Amino acid sequence: MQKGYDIFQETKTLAFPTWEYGQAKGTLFKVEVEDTPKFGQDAYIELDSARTAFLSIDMQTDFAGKGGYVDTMGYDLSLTSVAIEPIKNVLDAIRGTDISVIHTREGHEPDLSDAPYNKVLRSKLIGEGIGLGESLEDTGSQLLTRGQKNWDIVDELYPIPGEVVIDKAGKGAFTTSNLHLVLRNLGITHIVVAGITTDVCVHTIMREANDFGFWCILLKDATGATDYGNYEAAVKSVKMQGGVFGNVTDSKRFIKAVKEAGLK
Ligand code: C5J
Repeated sequence: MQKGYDIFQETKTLAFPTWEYGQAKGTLFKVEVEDTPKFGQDAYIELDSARTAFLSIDMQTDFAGKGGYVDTMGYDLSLTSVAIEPIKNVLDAIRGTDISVIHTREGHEPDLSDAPYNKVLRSKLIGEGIGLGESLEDTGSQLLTRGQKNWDIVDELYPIPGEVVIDKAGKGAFTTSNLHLVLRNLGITHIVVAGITTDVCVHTIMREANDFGFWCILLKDATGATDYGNYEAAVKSVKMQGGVFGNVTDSKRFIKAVKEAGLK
């Protein structure tokens, strides 16, 4: 621990701790992160490309497109769909490198056997009678239901062969999917996080991952919430206490670091 502390004092870098995790398996590269360890102070985090995963959370029509769950609840879709373009840019930069790409989808079985009663009832109330598993009149599609078009990932970000897709039945992923197992099997230590919504699934998964010792780096322009104030608060709260849930940067700084490292 002292070594990591001393390196940070000298270089302002949260160095990849080879003395704890072993030698790098890929290329070590540094990404600039903001407000670390205090607000107003910039620093760097060092990642091992082969032990880094890019996690794109719930970029589904249900959360970012017309006729989906968020649309049915009456929220402004531009607040969540804003994440599509930055995520596309990141995917373009990392596909073909040794950084792993993982997508998640939130959704339930058509018979709702994996959906808790409280979640279903609340969704019906906010949806004015149309809740999880129920069909919209115009599209006939069931909300947040596996197999439906609106439940799937938006076309712009659709996974390509070799990328992992995790189906989860909750806001988090560590207890309602096999994400933890997949991260462990891939040997991941650092997770670059993007997706929607910042204050709900993104935060829940970051908090879970952080508790299990994964270093999380949130791309703040590659995420969005159904309420802008919640988005701002969610990004800020990651940075409290020296990075209580991880670190924050943006897609441009991450892409710059990937390109400078010459990963492909
Ligand atoms: C929500 C999510 N907001 N993916 N889900 O219900 O954040």
